[in-house]
Amino acid sequence: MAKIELLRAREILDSRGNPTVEVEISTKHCKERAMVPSGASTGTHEAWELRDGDDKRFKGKGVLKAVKNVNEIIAPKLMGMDCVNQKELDKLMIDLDGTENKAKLGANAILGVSMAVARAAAAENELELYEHLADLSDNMTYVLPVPSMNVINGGMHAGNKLNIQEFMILPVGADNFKHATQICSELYGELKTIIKDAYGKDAINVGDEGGFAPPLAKTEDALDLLMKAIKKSGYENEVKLGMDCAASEFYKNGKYEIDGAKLDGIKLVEKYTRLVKKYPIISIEDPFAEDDFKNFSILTREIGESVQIVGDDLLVTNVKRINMAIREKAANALLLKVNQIGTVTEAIAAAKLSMKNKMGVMVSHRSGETEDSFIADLAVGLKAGQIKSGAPCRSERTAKYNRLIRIEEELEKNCRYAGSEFRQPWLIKVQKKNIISD
Ligand code: 2PG
Ligand code: MG
Repeated sequence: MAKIELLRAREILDSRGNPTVEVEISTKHCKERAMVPSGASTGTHEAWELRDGDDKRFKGKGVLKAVKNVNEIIAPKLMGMDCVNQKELDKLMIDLDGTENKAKLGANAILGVSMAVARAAAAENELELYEHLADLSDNMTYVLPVPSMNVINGGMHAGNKLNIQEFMILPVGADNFKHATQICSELYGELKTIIKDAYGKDAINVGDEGGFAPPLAKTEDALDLLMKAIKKSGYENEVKLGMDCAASEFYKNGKYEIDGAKLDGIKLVEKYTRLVKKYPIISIEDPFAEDDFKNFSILTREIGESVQIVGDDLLVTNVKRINMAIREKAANALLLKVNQIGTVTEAIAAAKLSMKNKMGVMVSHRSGETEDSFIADLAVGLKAGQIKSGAPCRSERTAKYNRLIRIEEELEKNCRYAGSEFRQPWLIKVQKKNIISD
């Protein structure tokens, strides 16, 4: 039995300079920690991120209440329990909270503990975190994900006029993960030069996720810039494009305000359909507002055969919302964010439900991140086949990619790079250590 001997939280800073929760855990044999990320374009159906609010500290963004909840409510209950029982411990915290969205203790408090528990259990079992997460997910195999690197930022993540929040490159033609990072980094460098030449030095400052935020106003301007960079880098065959529209942010009074126009859902379906014909776009996240299941379904019906329609604010990593989307055929992929739901167990359940229903799974960072690389291990352990962790720039983003480079090296030939099959990672058969899977 690996008893939890110490569990305590503290307030640290995230990549935007805002407070977030860090949890430390000790057993007889290990001392581990986990840090909680935080979003900017958060969905209203997400689990509750507890902030101090009325406090003068950090303009109300402090997390001392969440820290206190870990130290004074959660820790006394979990102390002395076996850290390898992830499901049991997560359930205990869910029950202790007792609300639908973890509003009482805070999803940030609960998640910090849940992630720290997973790390401690991995250490106690003498496993790497991804191996332990694969065990928790009943996976016998590993898959290295295709990264979706966000290289042009707009929306809530940047100070320009672009409505679309993220323009991403997906190196689906790379040979392996390391090669994927090389492609993205080279392309990112080309993009930097192009932007600098066209808009001057001020335009190469980067947004929250490390992507550039040039003074562009229209979606097609950003896509044209990307196409130019892809051509210049010589990676036309290897790289496809993805977008996170985060459309809830430009949905106002029943219309989508994008690129200077006010569109209804059908007109926006037509716009996306035109864009995927003109550009090599293979993934579109949150093309409509978070409760607009109807237009999500129409778009999935229209272009879902060849394009991944990803639900982020729509699904919020919540099995109830995923089941709604399955019923309505509203999306064919899940964006998986652990802090949207608040425990490792529930995040794994969301991924498994999606995979069982032939949906893709893209494991995702938040725009407010830390140096914690938990999601890199999660992507491999889950066999998600996809990860998005921002640009190949800013250490809180590259921490995840660098961790994946190390994992790939460790697994060497005993793993598979999802590559062009990324839309159907559930079909990929790989080896786990020396065990050959079916
Ligand atoms: C998103 C995320 C991450 P945020 O919308 O997918 O890129 O942004 O964390 O601000 O919700
Ligand atoms: Mg999103």
